[in-house]
Amino acid sequence: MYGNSLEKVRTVEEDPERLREFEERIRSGEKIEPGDWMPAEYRRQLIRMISQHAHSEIVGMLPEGAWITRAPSLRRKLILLAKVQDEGGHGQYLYHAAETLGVTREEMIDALLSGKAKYSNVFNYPTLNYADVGVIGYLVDFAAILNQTMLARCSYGPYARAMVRICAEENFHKKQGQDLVIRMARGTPTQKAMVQDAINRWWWPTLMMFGPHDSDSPNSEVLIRWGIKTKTNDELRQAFLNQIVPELHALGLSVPDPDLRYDEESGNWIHGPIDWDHFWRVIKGHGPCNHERMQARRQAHEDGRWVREALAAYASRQGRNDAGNGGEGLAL
Ligand code: BYC
Repeated sequence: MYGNSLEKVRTVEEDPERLREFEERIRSGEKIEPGDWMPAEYRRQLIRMISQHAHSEIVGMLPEGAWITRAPSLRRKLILLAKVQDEGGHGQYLYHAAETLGVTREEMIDALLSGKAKYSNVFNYPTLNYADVGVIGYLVDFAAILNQTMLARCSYGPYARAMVRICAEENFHKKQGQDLVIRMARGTPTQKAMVQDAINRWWWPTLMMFGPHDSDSPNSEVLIRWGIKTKTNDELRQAFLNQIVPELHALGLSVPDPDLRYDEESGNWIHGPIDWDHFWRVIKGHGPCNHERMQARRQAHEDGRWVREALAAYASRQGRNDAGNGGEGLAL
């Protein structure tokens, strides 16, 4: 996906002794930092995951961002503005974290815009009304927090540190969503029906967000071995179900799964079959809003062209002036 940068790292020979030391550092809980030796596959997996995570944050601004101009009150508008802005910030931290591994911002953006890079399945669905804002905050952000709390303990220092900050902000995102869902659930029958409808539409995409079942997850084994993931897709999905199902039931809301049941023995809520064919279609670009999301990102990239060109022109002038000054001082 990020050919040029990765070619460079693949030329470094894998040395069994170095690999043993590297794995020992991970076992003892040390963080791996950008200048440290790391296997090429560790670097490749991190670039894949962190850049896809960054893309998810940026594309994830779109479904809720569409409601900023139609928020039902000033308070809700301020909350939503802050949330969507936070997601943009998360994308920036994550692109920076990926850059420490040798990939460039341009390569990552090209991979997104050309459709080579993935981003979270969950952002390929429409937001039909304001209840969707509450349900995204409550369900999607909660799912993201569980996943990201696990990643905050990952072995790569820059990713782990970015996650600590992101999780603190995501907690606010979940709270605002939960607050809106609670209010609507306790509101008029129409409001309650709206929020139930939104849960029905977002439920399955949110369960899919954790990724395929462990038996069908090709990346998990190496990610767990090297401490990038510290929990599996199914473990996180189970933690989500066990917490969210009783909370929704307590609000008089239901989950659109006729096979959902509580297993007394394990203490787990068990979900019915997930439509994985649908999931694979969505992440390969054929979901309800993939085209619209990519169009919006391409347009935003095009609209920002003049800023990038102005910055490049300024930097090259600055470079010439610095050279003229013997590299010292600021040219005015
Ligand atoms: N969506 O081997 P697997 C947010 C792909 S945004 C799309 O299990 P892995 C927010 C996977 O990439 C936060 N693709 O993969 C923002 C792989 O394909 P490739 C989003 C998915 O990496 C705005 C293939 O399926 N969070 O919070 O071990 C508003 C096989 O899967 C998905 C992150 O990005 C998916 N859901 O595990 C509100 C977290 N799942 O790449 C909220 C960071 C799987 O081999 N990422 N695929 O071609 C992760 O933790 C892991 O990458 C995943 C998947 C758990 C998602």
